[in-house]
Amino acid sequence: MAKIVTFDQEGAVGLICIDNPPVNAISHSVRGRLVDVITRAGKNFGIKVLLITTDAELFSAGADIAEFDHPQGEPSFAQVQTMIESSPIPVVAAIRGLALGGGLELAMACHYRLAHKNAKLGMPEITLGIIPGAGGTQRLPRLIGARAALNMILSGTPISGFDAKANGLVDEVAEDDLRGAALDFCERLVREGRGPRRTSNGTVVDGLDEANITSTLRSHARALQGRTTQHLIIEAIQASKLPWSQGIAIEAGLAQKSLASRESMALRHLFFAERESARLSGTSLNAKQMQAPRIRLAAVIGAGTMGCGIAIALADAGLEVLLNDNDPAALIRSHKSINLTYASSVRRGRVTQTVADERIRRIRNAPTLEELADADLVIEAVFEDLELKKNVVSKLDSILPPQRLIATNTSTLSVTELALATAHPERVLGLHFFVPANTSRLLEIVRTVHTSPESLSTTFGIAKLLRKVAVVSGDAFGFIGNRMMLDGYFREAEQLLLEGATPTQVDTALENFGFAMGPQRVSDLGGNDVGTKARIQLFKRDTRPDPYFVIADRLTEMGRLGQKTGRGFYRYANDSREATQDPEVNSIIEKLASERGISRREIDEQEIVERCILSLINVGAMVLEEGIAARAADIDVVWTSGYGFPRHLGGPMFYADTLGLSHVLQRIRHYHEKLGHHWRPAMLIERLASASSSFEHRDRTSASP
Ligand code: T1G
Repeated sequence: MAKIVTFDQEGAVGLICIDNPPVNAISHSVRGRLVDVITRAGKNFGIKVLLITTDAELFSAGADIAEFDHPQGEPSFAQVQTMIESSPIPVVAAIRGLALGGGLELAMACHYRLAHKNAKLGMPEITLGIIPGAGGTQRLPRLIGARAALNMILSGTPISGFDAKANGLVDEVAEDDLRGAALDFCERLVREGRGPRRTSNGTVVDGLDEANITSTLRSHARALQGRTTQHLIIEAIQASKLPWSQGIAIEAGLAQKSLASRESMALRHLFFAERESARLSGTSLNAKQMQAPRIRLAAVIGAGTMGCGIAIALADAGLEVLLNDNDPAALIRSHKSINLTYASSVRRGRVTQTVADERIRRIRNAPTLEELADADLVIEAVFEDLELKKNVVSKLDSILPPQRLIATNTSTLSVTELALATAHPERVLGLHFFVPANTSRLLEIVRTVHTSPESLSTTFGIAKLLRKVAVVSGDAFGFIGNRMMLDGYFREAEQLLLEGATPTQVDTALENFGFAMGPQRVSDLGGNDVGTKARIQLFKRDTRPDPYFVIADRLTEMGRLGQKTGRGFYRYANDSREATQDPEVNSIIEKLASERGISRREIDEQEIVERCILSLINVGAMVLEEGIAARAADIDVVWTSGYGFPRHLGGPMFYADTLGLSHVLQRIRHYHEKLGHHWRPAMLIERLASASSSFEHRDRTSASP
């Protein structure tokens, strides 16, 4: 207990150090200790100024999110901050690394703030579906203005120490020795007799009129699609114009409201689910605590779209990369697309030209497989053909020392069959990247029964190195994400088209539900032929009753591959990404439907959404009961970070729990009766519903009922 906040005296300065690993969360106990040490300092008249800081990497990641489901407990944030702000002697905060949410609010309750040059100051509460609830919506506008405060809180993205100095949030930026600079600053305060400077006494210099609000909301429109927290944030910041006591009371009420919202519960679920997915269930393996694997040189085989994206992701992570392809023309083309990708990153200000040049330099061609012998990791991303891939991994197996990792980027083939094509199946596993591989957050790690724990832990380390959200999947058709997409979500979307809905109706319904893009538009973006090829591989080892993607496969036959051919489910004029309806597609669908005696009818948005989402959930439950996914929460991470499922709904399995599994089961049974076998309810849903249980409960007890 004593260790989390320490107190020391340096001359006239009372030094308060927060030390609550791993992220200096301002938990209930930290607040208690802060009150203790500030009270004690108050009795020591030799102390003329208090300095709050830390020796840890970061100042504080904010309030303890794990405490949100319980009453805050005394002392509350407000009590600690009132104690700090009303202190008769000046209180200074010295910020190193991150100061986020309640951590920054604590610093704003102090009278003066210094930041290290590498500090990052932010209010990420909106990413958790809550508003800043410890004075942030009242003090930040007083320090930087209401408009800047609204923008900072709606974006949730931290700003640098220098930007914080420029907008008045901090008083000084320290080059290297933050502690030294802060102590100098404190002594200067004492020397100059400068007292406390209470932000709550300040006023907000600018206002928030409709035009500001509209333009600020517009600039965050994409991130805020389907969200509601922003409205509470605006209301709270508008209250900062009122006298302090009124504004802070309004903030407290709105903070409670946001905390109780479904949106916040969903986003908090994902916060912990993304950290939990880094733990290999049933083992002590936790990617977050793992040493980064000693990987210096990586190699990618196959210089197509995925291969180039993976090479860029590896170069962005600081690795030297060898790019191999048995087609010399493909290698030449690859560097054109790699240069184009970096050029657009420079144009968007994501990297500087120097950094881009450095990363491009690190991706070198290696025309022969033998040149990959020194690679610490090799990822094959060649054409999705089993025999071709078997040939590649068995050759690699003879070239690479046995402890080196061989990963396959297959999205539909059996990783086990590929592993067994080598003499060392324990070092072969799937690293399933998502388009675009260099920016998509998700990485499905596909393990086989042969995969060694060492290989698995190394891949976790690689995921961390690539800053990807890693989820472990068992080796079965489509792993977690594609299986649910093909056998559930997309399949039902096609069924609805055969029964009378148009591609626009289906896509609009799912986009209104919260997906960034509807299923038909996604299929056109990825290429309808990609899906067709995946199904050809599927049908080599399994069957699916007709109709199963008969529309997409017909479009592929007709060369309507999607955006890349200007026609797919939609028409795309002159290489644009603008999808326009194509009446020819409706007649193709009508013909396929009449060939199967499927009668067509008007279908409303509610039915479209319900059928697509429930089939996603149903197949998700099958993936869980088959042990392909270890946790329902892992499925939520896969779908929100790799397939565009709306984060503010928490993912398909969390969403199912909010609907209630009895209701979900009742609706699935309704469609089973109406639409047939592929709607048979997953046994897990039947078991959980009959036990009035939930996926969340299953994860927590992780014992099937
Ligand atoms: N509370 C509790 N635990 C936290 C935490 C927090 N605020 N932040 C991180 N952790 C845990 C996390 O679960 C993990 O645990 C470990 O720390 C390492 O985190 C009043 C109400 C700081 C950028 O939204 O964004 O203040 O899995 O794996 O990748 O208005 O954590 O190891 O057991 O993520 O280096 C606002 C949340 C809170 C910041 C570090 N603050 N944290 O990233 O490590 S709301 C936030 C992060 C608030 C006030 C309101 C990141 C990070 P475990 P990690 P990382």
